[in-house]
Amino acid sequence: MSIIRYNKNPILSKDDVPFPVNSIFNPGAAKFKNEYVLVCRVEMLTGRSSFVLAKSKDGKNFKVDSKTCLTPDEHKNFNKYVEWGIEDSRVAKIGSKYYLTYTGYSKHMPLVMLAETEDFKKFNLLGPISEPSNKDCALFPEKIDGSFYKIDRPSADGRHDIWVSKSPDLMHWGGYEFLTEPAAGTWEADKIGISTQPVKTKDGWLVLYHGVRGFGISSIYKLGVMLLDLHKPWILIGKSSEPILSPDLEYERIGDVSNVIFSNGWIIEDNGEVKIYYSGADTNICLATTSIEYLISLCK
Ligand code: BMA
Repeated sequence: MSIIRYNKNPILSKDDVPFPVNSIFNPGAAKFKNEYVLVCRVEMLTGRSSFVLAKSKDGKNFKVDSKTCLTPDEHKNFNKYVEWGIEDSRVAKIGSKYYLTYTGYSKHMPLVMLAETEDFKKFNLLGPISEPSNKDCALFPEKIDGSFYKIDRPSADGRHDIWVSKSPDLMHWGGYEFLTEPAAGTWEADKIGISTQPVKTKDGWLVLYHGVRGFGISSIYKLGVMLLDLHKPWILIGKSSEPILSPDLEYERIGDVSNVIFSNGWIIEDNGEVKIYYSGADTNICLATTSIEYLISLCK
């Protein structure tokens, strides 16, 4: 098994959105009541992003809702942290609730926002769970030894490393631990960030991440995979030495931001099949499939 791109990619592009948008991309993904739900980022014509849901029975054919599900304006007290847009949600199911971690973008620069929902209709906005600059945050789907955990990517003085922290209540965070850093001289030389919500396997927490290498005026975004210790998730067991998905086809190479493969959502089926939702060139939504066993084998 390897990674197989769906032959009808892209599965969504701006023509599938029933209202005017510049682009639809970077969806978080969840299964809710036997449906696949994508929390898609729509960049409006203003250049600021909101979220809209797309739903599917089979994980391949999606219908985009007729209106947004969450906008910066709906953030009321938190509006000042999201007034330039909300971006790139990761969805974690913890107990019976779904939690969205997403980027709030404003003059203060990116930070991590948290919202919870039980039905994907009403979103309870819980506010920032980091200071800027920080993004690419995913929550672990269950407590580990009594604490909630998150992975995120603070940026300080030009560093773009991935960190893990813990919380008693998802709002107050501490116990910060460094997880991993860009690998000099490779496809992930300049920046890394977690892509998808971690998934528990018998070998460890499996998670996709993106790696970036800059070449003059352009940066190339590729996907990798890593495996983290089940009890101490700041311990990296191993990661793919090569990218698992790189921009290659036209819909990944050409768009608003060229040469980008970016993912922030996946679905793991009961039989171990993995559906990776990703975007090409910050312009569309695509699907690739693989298996849990294959991804784990790349980390060993
Ligand atoms: C990252 C984020 C993503 C985007 C990617 C590639 O920094 O802003 O939303 O997909 O860059 O442009």
